[in-house]
Amino acid sequence: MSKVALVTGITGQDGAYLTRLLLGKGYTVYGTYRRTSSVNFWRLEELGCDKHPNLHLVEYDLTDLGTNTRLIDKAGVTEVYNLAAQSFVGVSFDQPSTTAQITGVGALNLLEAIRTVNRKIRFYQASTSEMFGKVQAVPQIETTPFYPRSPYGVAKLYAHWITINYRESYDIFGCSGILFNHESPLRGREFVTRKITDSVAKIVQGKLDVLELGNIDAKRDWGFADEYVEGMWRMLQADEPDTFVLATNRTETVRDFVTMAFKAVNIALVWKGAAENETATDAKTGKLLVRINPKFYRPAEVELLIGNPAKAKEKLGWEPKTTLEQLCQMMVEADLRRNTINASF
Ligand code: NDP
Ligand code: GDR
Repeated sequence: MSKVALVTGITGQDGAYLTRLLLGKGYTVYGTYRRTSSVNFWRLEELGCDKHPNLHLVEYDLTDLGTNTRLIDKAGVTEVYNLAAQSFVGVSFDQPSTTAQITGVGALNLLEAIRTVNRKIRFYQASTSEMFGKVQAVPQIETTPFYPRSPYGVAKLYAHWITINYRESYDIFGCSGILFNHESPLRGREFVTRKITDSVAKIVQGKLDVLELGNIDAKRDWGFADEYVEGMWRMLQADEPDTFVLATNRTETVRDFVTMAFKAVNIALVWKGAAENETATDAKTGKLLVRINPKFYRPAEVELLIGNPAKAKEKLGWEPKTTLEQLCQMMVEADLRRNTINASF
């Protein structure tokens, strides 16, 4: 029997990579997007799957329970991947209620729809390392205590636990993937890695003078998004529903990523100063290239994330392959290309 997947948040980074993976495996994919005045499918276009005959794009809002039920009922869905979210941590401090509705209650709406329509439908919840928040132990694993530090992290924690609750209460095959940061050339420009690689490309091409950042001491475990969506799929093919960490088990500071991105275009940086006064200049010319702007600081910060994906390796045969250096190079090269052709993404 052919498999039918519903992917919420198909206009996002992971939605695009997952759609390509599922179409390649012969799935029919229903991908949801929000009605806005300027819907943008550039990621699907970039991966060459926007016109695939087995891809159906459907208008949808995660916060509307009725829409969820009708969609799942009509499409004959066998697997649901809930990727839709207000996913920017910084914005969640300014829009905490909206974030709770979309990122938290949105998952409940989908689970309720599954409970009502067909409990055999398998469900993937896009959980996050942000749930670990304030460091309780390192490296973080599935059993590490949670301590979220943002309205986004708190909302995701609700979605995580409601997935487990529906698994235990109604025997729904609900999996929660606790994914650490994963990046790619398709990453949104508001997230720090893409902001950095895009800015490096613009600086090289004379379109930007200085890159401004917030807390560059924050440490993240960054992997390649294309590999992480494979892990999501594997979770739904397992014999039992479960919770898995996907991560690389390596952590670096934002500062390290900046140094790496400039190195990718043969610019060595000299870092000076501390906290709000820290700067980086070009080692050859002395030109100022990076400075701190406190407007990018968050009210509460997650200082250190590093995940151990041993359980995913053992039970799903999943492990990351791309190094951070390779990922960074790939992103810088993509942004150099895009900025050359003046693309709007
Ligand atoms: P993106 O921000 O790129 O994509 C989020 C998607 O959600 C977009 O398609 C967006 O649509 C959609 N969306 C937002 N609000 C709604 C709504 N009310 N109804 C329907 N759709 C909505 O995120 P990523 O692809 O990077 O991440 C995918 C998921 O994984 C997210 O849930 C994120 O929180 C989670 N996650 C991501 C990690 C990462 O490092 N990338 C790590 C751990 C978890 P629109 O284009 O209209 O805004
Ligand atoms: P994060 O990613 O909050 O980890 O959430 P982001 O790239 O936004 O921030 C990473 C770290 O960099 C620091 N930082 C800056 N961040 C941004 N965006 N812009 C800046 O100018 C800047 N300067 C410093 C941040 O303070 C932070 O410490 C991402 C999202 O994809 C979530 O949806 C996902 O759940 C988690 O990763 C895992």
